[in-house]
Amino acid sequence: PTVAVIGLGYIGLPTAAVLATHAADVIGVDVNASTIEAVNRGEVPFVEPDLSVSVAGAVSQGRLRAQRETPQAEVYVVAVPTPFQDDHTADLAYIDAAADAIAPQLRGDELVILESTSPPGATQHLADRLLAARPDLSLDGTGGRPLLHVAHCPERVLPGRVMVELVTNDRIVGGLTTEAARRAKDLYATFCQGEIVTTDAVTAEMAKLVENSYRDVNIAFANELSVICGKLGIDVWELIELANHHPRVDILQPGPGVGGHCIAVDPWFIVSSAPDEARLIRTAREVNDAKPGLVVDRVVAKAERLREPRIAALGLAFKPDIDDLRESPARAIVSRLASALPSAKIAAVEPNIESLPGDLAELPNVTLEPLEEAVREADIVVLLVDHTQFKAADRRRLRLREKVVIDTRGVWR
Ligand code: SAJ
Repeated sequence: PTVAVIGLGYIGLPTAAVLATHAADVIGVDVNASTIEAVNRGEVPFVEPDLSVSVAGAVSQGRLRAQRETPQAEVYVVAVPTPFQDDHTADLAYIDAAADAIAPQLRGDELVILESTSPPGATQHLADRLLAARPDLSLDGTGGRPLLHVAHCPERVLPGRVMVELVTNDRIVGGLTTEAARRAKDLYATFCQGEIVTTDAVTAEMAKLVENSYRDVNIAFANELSVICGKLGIDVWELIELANHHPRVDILQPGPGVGGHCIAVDPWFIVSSAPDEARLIRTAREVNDAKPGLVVDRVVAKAERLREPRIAALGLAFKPDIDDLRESPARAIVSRLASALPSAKIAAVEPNIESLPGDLAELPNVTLEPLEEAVREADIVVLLVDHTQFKAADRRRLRLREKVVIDTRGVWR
């Protein structure tokens, strides 16, 4: 089939590449001209292991191309952002824009799959918008009108392992109708080796949110333990290692907070759908969101004793070995340190980027430096991301013993 993938971001582009490699002629659609040009050159505008090979191959074989306009296609995969707004609800504007672009192209019998992480009801919302523009179509054939098949198939791939997990993870496919779910299942079966489980759309939407909330709640438990241990003078990493010897205990790792566009966001979609009921989920978010502030307080307490403190902040990404700075606690910590300590010089180290993002570049006391330079000059070293480079670093050569070290990830214990 011809598949149009709307949105060539962290999820859309890998999905487009995998579909193009396995089963389909794929047209990627994006609003960003530089993304379109990069893809058409066979290049990937962000870091994700093995993705470039896949995109380059699909483009050179003529199975994948990118353009701005939404084309006619048999299948539409919508993988646009659903940004999180100040009131903790999702902004569905990009879904609406995708629907408005798809609607005029429909001839009947198309399958439209929403992959974007969505609050409960978003798939129905997408269908309603398509049908409002195209009252000549229907979901169930009433009045003899041609069918439109709409399903939700949340992506659940882990950044950094996207190309592996796209193929090996189980998939949940939720259809607004049974037929829509069946057709979506057939499409994913062309490349997905995991089990593909069908359900209704709202259960599929909720499943995705619940998976990420489960992880958020468990990370919050680890983060709360780290704060308790800080107070009691206990090494939290040793404690967790010991507790995890129990056959039914598997505590996650504390850190400087929870980042990324998913785990730090999705639980709020549940909270905003059921504010009075989602008490634990809300508290977990609050515990994790409080963590960056606690790290800032610890660094400030050390730095205040120095006249012109030099701080090396190791890592800006939201997790190890990726270049993704979205919702990153490390980035927020650096930014907050820069304003809390105007006389400090902060050398940020992020091996996966070439220049500081706009908000940090604007700060006069923050620079991007290689690891050795940053640490050599530093009074205080705060480790924020467990990048391989930092874990592998020769601690003696970095003379860490001579510095104040605040290791939020427990890699240099
Ligand atoms: N983190 C900790 N301690 C841990 C594990 C993670 O502090 O023990 C932090 C990380 O440093 C990071 C954040 O949590 O800041 C999230 O990282 P992650 O690796 O747990 O997850 P993401 O955001 O990269 O991807 C998650 C995954 N969801 C689950 O594992 C349930 C992925 O499968 C989803 O596809 C993705 O969200 C998504 O797109 O929803």
